[in-house]
Amino acid sequence: MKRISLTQHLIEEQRLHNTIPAELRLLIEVVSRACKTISHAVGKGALGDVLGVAGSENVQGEVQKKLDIMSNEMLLLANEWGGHLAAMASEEMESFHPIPNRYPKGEYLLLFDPLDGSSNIDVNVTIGTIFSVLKAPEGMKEPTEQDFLQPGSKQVAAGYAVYGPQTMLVLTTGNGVNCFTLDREMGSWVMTQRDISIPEDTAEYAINASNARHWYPPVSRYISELEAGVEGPRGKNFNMRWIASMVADVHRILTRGGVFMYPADARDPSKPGKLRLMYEANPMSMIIEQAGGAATDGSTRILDIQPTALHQRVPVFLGSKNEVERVTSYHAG
Ligand code: AHM
Ligand code: MG
Repeated sequence: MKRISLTQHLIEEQRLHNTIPAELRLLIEVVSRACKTISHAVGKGALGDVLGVAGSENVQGEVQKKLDIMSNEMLLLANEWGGHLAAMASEEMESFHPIPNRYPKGEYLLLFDPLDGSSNIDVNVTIGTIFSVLKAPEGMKEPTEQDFLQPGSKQVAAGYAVYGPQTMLVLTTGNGVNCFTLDREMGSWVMTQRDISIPEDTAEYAINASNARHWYPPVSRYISELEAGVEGPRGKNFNMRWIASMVADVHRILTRGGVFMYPADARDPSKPGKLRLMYEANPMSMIIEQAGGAATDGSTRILDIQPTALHQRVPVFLGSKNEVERVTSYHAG
């Protein structure tokens, strides 16, 4: 296979489709470079003294791991000075981070979950970084939280890096989904999958089944039908996988199909699900749709949801189209 680097791909995309102006290319290159740094730190583990808790909590009241904080810092520092951004927001910061006055400001807004799947850090299981890129509203002078609150359909780019046996970068700029593998010797991202497409049908699903007793009836019905296998109403056997890293679960679905669910449940109505709309569900939904899959909150297309807060949660059903449509239809009425 001819080696196509990330830079070459971005330049060719701009020539062909005019979707990646120079500032956006810089942004994607800077984010992907920061992901290399994070990958390096992740790979060092105990040798780099990066495991364990940091002794603080984020805005969700979750304990922050050292790597959560380090990855957040790496992304902030990498992206501050280039002149391509107006502001950034992160799962690990309560309010958004404006670009300091000593640097020029650009027209993009960057949101990220710096280290997704934090519970897997200390057990050497796959984790990742998720990011979403929006354009700042026309005529914006000083950024406010309101400027970030755009539906996911407005994203100009979305991606994730997955730190597993290989480090990979999966990227969309609204014209399909491509995957790059980090060549560790060369330090470069090399395209290894082009125009990824998710099978419409699947026999694999992902959900944290320990929450079953809290599920609402549509989810209970759907899962019990899958569990019933070939003897049940679906007439086929389904297999289950749950990695507890959304990045890893989504990456499997992108590779061989499947349906991923983190539903709202009866525990605490003020917390609909666990995942966050702006920097988890939206970028993943854009990637999934760009690969021919579907993503809903049980009734609405996730990319159509009008956000009301930076850290809002959302129920998530995404992956192979026919299964997402089915579980969504069970929610109707
Ligand atoms: P995080 O951003 O704090 O890591 O939480 C999000 C993660 C997702 O990656 C994953 O799908 C989910 O939480 C796992 O939840 P659970 O602990 O219920 O298995
Ligand atoms: Mg996360």
